[in-house]
Amino acid sequence: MDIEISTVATTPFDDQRPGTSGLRKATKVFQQPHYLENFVQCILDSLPQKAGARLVLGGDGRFHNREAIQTIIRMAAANGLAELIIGQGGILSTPAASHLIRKNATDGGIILSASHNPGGPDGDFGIKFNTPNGGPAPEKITEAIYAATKTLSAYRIAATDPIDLDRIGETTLGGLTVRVIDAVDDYAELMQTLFDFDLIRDYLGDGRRMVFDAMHAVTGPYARRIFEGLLGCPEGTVWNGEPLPDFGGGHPDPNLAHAKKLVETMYAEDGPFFGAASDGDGDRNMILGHRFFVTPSDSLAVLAANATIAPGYRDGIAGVARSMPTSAAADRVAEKLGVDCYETPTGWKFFGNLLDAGRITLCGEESFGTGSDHVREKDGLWAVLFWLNLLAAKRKPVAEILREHWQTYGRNVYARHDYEEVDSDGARALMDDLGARLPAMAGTRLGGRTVAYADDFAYTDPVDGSVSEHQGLRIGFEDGSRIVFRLSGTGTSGATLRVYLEQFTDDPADYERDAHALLEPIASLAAEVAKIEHYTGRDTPSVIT
Ligand code: VG1
Ligand code: CO
Repeated sequence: MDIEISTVATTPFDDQRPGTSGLRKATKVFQQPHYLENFVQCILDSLPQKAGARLVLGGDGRFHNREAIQTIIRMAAANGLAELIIGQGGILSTPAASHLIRKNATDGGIILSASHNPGGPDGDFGIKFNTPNGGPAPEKITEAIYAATKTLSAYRIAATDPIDLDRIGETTLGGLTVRVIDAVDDYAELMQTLFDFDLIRDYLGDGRRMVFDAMHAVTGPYARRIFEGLLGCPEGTVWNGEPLPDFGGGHPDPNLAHAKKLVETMYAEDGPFFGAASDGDGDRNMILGHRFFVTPSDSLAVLAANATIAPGYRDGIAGVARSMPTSAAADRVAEKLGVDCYETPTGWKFFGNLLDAGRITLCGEESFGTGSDHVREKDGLWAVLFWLNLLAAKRKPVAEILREHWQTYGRNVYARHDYEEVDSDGARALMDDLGARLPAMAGTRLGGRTVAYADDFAYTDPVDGSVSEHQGLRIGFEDGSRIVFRLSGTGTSGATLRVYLEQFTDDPADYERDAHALLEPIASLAAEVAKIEHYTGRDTPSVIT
């Protein structure tokens, strides 16, 4: 069928610079005429070979997902692409999209998501480009896309009827084949190659109750198939399994603040033995045992220490990586295993080269992200399955596994304090003021501790030599404790100041103590040294995780 293509004149928007994870804005910003189209045109133009290119396309199901997908289909047709592989209903979790890119060897993919940010007409929307390795485009590419948005004068779009996204099958639009596929099949198949499903099924079948909160976000269909289908859990194991455009009015962020009901259930006297949750686009995870919360930093360390229990990692791990603000718990495991540990800037895109080069097998971030070389994104359900495989192999409660881990490695007590939606100028001034004072800080005493180093974190990628500067201000103390300050690169209104607190202890009495109580002294020190109240007007964080 011939299609009618038009070239639409447009003018640049000056705010299309991708942040930590793609371009994220209020939904209303994305709904402005030409806003999405401009950015998509620049993504398509960034492809080394646009004519005949093949892409994966899907999103987390939030408000505006379907409309955006129809627009991208029409633009792909007009720009000479050969194929789009789209998840049924326009749904693809971020890790599932990453897998499809790799499995089908496409030229990349476009993922529509603002991850854990709330959705709906008054919420947020987002778009992210992934490269042929399945991972988020590195800065070199996102910066080139951004540069292109500043001079764009026209985009190409076809006049075609909407594709039925709910019907599996193929449609041809001019030279473009649009293939709508089952969103879950390939992902579920991949998980079965990595984990011992028989063992987990038997273990869960022994009357053990687990719950998984999909938070009305993208993992619902994946979790139902895997837990209630393949693993035989009773119906109702998956909570909030229906993806909704507004996530049921909730904040699809799997943490102690936003997965309240799950946390309450897990802390009840007769609570389940295992609980987990995932975020808007399915790449984050929260792991809970009965009356026990596993920090994401500890989760990475425990999985690294025990990786060989899972069939997919039976031969051991090549190395691990963690983002700089993530605790050093994984470093201790790597040291013991005799493998390398890399410290990268915040954001999954920095793990891509290390994974591609085979230098690391596992990686993670303190922000509830854990993953491996099976895809090039963090993967929420993967982490949950890894934990289930571990529990089934060890036949011990989560809390006991952690205590044993700390007995071997010591405990990196950890917390993050977020000051959300503070005034951007104030937040910038705080960072400038503190940054200017850092060089003189090493060797001085602060709050009874000696500063071992104080700097503005810069990273040189060991694979391609690219340098990323200004990735967070760090103050490390001689006793192993550390405070890190960063401004969020995913927020959409004002600024969010993140304060990361860490303290090492190998005193067994501390293994029973509450992290926040242990961290109170350095939390106060952080507030004081950065003059948080002075610059933000806030005397307490809005979210503590
Ligand atoms: C946050 C997290 C970061 C994570 C990013 C994307 O970024 O801190 O670790 O990679 O979100 O996660 P920032 O810049 O706001 O601190 V997701 O689940 O949005 O893809
Ligand atoms: Co996410």
